[in-house]
Amino acid sequence: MTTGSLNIDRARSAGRIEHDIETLAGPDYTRSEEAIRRYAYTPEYRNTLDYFIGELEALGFEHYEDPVGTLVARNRPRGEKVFGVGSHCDSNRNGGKYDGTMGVVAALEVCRLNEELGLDLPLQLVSFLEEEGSGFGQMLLGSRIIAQRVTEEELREGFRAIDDGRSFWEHAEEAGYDPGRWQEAVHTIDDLIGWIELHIEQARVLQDTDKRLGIVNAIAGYVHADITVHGRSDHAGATPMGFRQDAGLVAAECMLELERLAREAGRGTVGTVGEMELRPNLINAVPGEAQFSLDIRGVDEEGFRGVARDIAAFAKEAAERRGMTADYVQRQTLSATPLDERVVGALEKAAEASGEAYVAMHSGAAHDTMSIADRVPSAMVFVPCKDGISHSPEEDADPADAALGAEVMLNAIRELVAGKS
Ligand code: HGY
Ligand code: MN
Ligand code: MN
Repeated sequence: MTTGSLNIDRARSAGRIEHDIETLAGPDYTRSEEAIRRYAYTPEYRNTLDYFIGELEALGFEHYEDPVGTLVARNRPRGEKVFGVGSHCDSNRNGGKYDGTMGVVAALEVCRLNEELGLDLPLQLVSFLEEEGSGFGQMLLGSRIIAQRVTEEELREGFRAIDDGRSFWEHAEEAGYDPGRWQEAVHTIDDLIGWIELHIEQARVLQDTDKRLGIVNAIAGYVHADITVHGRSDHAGATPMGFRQDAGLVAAECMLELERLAREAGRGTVGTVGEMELRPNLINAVPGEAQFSLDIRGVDEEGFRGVARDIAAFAKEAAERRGMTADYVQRQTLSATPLDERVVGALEKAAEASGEAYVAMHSGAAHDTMSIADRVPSAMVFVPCKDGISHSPEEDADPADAALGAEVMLNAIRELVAGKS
């Protein structure tokens, strides 16, 4: 242990973290029994925010929600400088107990430890709205609103609820928020002198290299888009093969081409078709339309953007070769995000002091930290998840690793607040 860094009672913190996680995996906090499923403006999501609010009020934090529902809780009056901790507590539609939620719980534990140990660090906990996009198909929506990386037109019209097709704006108003003031959300981060988000790794580097901690120094950028192929729907039995305009075949060619392009780009570039819809989606009808999503990511900006450009061109050509057309519509994009060297350094120093194995690494998954890192010195802490499984109810992680993460966060924040790092 180096002088000055604190050892916490990790077992006690792990017990509290486990209790929080298991409580939030209960029926009041998920819309599904098969997986954790909670997203903006649902009763289960409201219950989850209220759980955190109850715990933070017990610590004497004041709290509010920004004009669209991001939760903010502070132990200093607004206007005073504070250090930010948090993540998101909404889930993927096929979510696990730990993605996002473990980060907000670890941030809550940092707030508890700060109180118990009488450190009096100035802290602000943030739980960002709609990180997963499970409500409106838009990832990192709450933090992009804070970063003003959306337009009012998108909020009023473009962003539609997956469940009922109504606008984000309408749902926000119905939930009692004031989307007309969405631009004021930028003030959520005004007072932050730094930001740390803890998250499960969602891959298996830490597990396979026997590390308990990852100190994240960069986050992959991404392009989210949709391609729609327009062919002709015909009778599957009566239409000879040479007479068809089968949109499904173009979609199939694009999936294989995306894999080839991503592998060719290298440097960790990845490409995924996760959503696919064939219309009219009937066993005995040639698909006249095929719509599929693109998730293309990488830390090499030119690499992943080149793949997005090339797959859009390929889809057009592949469709034209078969007498069809294809449209490419981008949903959203964020650039690869380098994180703050000083915050990374303080985390590495604290990880060193913890005596536990750690590694500096990139994040392939997107995180809300990307939305604020250009304005707030930020970094992330990863903890292992079993076999890298995530966006699945099989997701599993160890509260003891999150307790270690909370200790490392606390020590790094002490150094950074004291200006020592
Ligand atoms: O998909 C992501 O990167 C994040 O987990 N929503
Ligand atoms: Mn997440
Ligand atoms: Mn996720």
